[in-house]
Amino acid sequence: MSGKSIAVLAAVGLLGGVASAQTGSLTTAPDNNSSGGIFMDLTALDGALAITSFEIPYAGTVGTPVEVEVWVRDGSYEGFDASSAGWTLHETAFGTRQGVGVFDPLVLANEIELDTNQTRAVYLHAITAGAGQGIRYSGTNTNPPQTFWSNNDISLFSDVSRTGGVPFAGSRFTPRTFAGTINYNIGGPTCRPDLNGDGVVDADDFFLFLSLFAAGDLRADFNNDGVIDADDFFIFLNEFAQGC
Ligand SMILES: [Ca+2]
Ligand SMILES: [Ca+2]
Repeated sequence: MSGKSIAVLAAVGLLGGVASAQTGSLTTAPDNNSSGGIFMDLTALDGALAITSFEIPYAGTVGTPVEVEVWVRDGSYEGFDASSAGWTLHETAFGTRQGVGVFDPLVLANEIELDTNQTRAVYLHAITAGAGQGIRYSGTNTNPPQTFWSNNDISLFSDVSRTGGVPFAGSRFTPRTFAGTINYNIGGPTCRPDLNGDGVVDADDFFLFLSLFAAGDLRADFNNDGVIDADDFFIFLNEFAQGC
């Protein structure tokens, strides 16, 4: 696209108040081994990104809920996969086991932000009662996986897994790679209070929230706990007041 067309599009966007969110995704390998947790390095290649969700295959009983600890560390995980020192427990997120070969969405309540050219390590580990109920991954000793993946927006390096239900514990296996999909916003984090996605936080969004809230629509579930209640109302009010 020429500079002139970009300028015209930008002008149209400003006049119209339209700022459509751009999203992207990166999918790696199918799962063929399990289970526990997986480490990965994510690097934003062409502008800031915000990771919004992962899609993950799990071992264990299909249809059962699964809790996943999402750990984040600035820089690479390489040399830092044996303890939580230097890592932050970003959040605990929730998914459902869908069986071998099926990716289930793990939606983050708090997006993981990457500045341009920044690398951050992410470690996903399913907290489970026992072995064989965790995150599946890709690669075996006799069939080593591809460990580097990228598109125009993001690169991913992943070559270490840990088994069992306790993060940073269990047996360490390498090379093993993240099996699944990473979904992200291009340009930075989602502007959550801009509910109608028009690029502006204003009264329209406020009234839209009220109607979603009254209708029990999950878009009003601002703390992602599956229940729409006063907590969501106050979180929305707070984010609405802050704007984007
Ligand atoms: Ca809006
Ligand atoms: Ca809620």
